[in-house]
Amino acid sequence: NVAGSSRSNDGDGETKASVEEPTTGKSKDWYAAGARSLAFPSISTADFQFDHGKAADIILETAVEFHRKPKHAGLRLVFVDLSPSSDMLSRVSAKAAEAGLSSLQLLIYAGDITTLHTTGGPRCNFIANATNWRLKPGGGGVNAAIFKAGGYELEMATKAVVQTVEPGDAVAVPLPATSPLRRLQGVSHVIHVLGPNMNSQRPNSLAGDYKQGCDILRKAYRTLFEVFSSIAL
Ligand code: AR6
Repeated sequence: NVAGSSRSNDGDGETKASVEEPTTGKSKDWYAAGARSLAFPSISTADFQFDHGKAADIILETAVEFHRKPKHAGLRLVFVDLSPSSDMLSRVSAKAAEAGLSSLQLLIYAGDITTLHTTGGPRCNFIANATNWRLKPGGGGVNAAIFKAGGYELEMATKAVVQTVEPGDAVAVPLPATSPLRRLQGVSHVIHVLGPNMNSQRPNSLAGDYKQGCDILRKAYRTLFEVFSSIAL
């Protein structure tokens, strides 16, 4: 039996990542859950053209590894993709059931990662961004959506923390109170992650080298989850 309820009254995580909330009628537990939840997209599987089956295996492997640590009881990973018919959502969903992960440990959710709060989705104070090596806004996909939703504030806050990232790296950026992503969605941190690139039209393509690609994707998820845990705990 896992997660969630045993920590719901300790208030600790809640204070650390707390934000001003509008009155929505949501319970205190629901807000506390946000301070323990990371929403993340499928890194590298769209524009970067990483194999879906291999990526789903790595998501499960790293999520199981994360939840093997007793200190992570109460932390929730929320895997998000836009469409209910997403191939990655169904692959990860099937594998999560096989691995015996509960939805408190790994929730699989169809929706826009930039509007989880306002569309009645799971409360997540942390969201991950599958970015590019220069952390440039735009470029399509989830990176464009998150930089757009975060506004100029996210761009400036990112520049203040980091200029470039290596494949496999993850860097947390605290959002200023004025960022729309924080004001409207309650997001306290965006964690930028750079995955391996298999697309020859993009910088640093691995050109089908899945030995290296899988190592980098594994490192990307491990680092992302560790960064989340280090801030949330
Ligand atoms: N909410 C949730 N998931 C989304 C959203 C959203 N708003 N938008 C896209 N996805 P991609 P990559 C899903 O291509 O493959 C960028 O231009 C999408 O369905 O965004 O890591 C960067 O600047 C897919 O499952 O990221 C890089 O140059 C997942 O997010 C490059 O693309 C990742 O798709 C990174 O490529």
